[in-house]
Amino acid sequence: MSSEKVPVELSKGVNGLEKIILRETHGSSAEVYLYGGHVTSWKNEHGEELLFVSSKALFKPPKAIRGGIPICFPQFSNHGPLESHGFARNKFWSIDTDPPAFPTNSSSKAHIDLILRPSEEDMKIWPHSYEFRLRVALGPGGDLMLTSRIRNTNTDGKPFTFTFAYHTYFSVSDISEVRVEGLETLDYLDNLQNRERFTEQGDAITFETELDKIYLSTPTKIAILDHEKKRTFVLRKDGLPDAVVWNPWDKKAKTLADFGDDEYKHMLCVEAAAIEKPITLKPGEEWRGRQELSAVPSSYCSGQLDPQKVLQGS
Ligand code: TA6
Repeated sequence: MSSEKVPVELSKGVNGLEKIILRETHGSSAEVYLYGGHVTSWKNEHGEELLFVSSKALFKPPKAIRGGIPICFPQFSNHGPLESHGFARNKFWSIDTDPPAFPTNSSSKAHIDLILRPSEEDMKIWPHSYEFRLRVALGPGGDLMLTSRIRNTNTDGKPFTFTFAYHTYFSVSDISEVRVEGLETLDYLDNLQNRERFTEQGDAITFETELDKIYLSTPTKIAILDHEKKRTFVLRKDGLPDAVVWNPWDKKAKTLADFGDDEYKHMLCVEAAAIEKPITLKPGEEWRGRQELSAVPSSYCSGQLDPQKVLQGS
């Protein structure tokens, strides 16, 4: 069997950090670093990269990798006492060689199961015992599926509470040509205005300045239309009621050391999340949060696309 056909390969990535390469038979692929349990690449069957990773990303623990899909756990952003976005994105995960049965009917061989458990040091920062299982899988059509299962394994009888996000950085041709559909008329918390609550207008979201909003109780499907690339990303989610939309634009970009000054033009974060209503687990309880991404060609010309079709089509 040629190495290109191996569905799961352990390899060395940037700075010698271990990564897993997933390959699906029709040619799509993904890469996952054990550092952060972090997906850093998702390519379609033509080898085109669909995720954004900054050219200045450091790949140097303990700094989180800028781009791809950082996992925010057990805290989203600075909504709590922990470091921003929690610690899961800057811990070394392990390969879970014997994961409990998976309830989804994902038959793809191109998948990997990772696990994160707290060390004694970690428990000084967040005094809870947990098992965080992450499955990353490529579907037969090249879809990228992430499923998180978080279990409270405290032996002291205590529940714990967390917030969560898949902080996905999509690669886009030109942010000014991008629109997001599926969040119209929803309430959101504006991170740029002390998280005040507002209601979104009826139009699709477009971008002409910094934007950092947490949309609340969103539908399970969100579409990101890249006009110039003629590509639509469809994000489907389960167990994750909220959705964050973020682009730093030029000024904020310049304050991020691991992000190029102009790179804001070529990325957009749309993040399946559970933020407004934190999740509480009693000992023995498990929570599941799933995100599925697909990238489909779209022949969008202004006025021709029926947004409902994008959102309702399978
Ligand atoms: O998800 C949006 C956000 O919380 C923004 O407020 C923003 O600053 C960003 O994430 C990046 O955070 P980071 O800690 O990775 O620099």
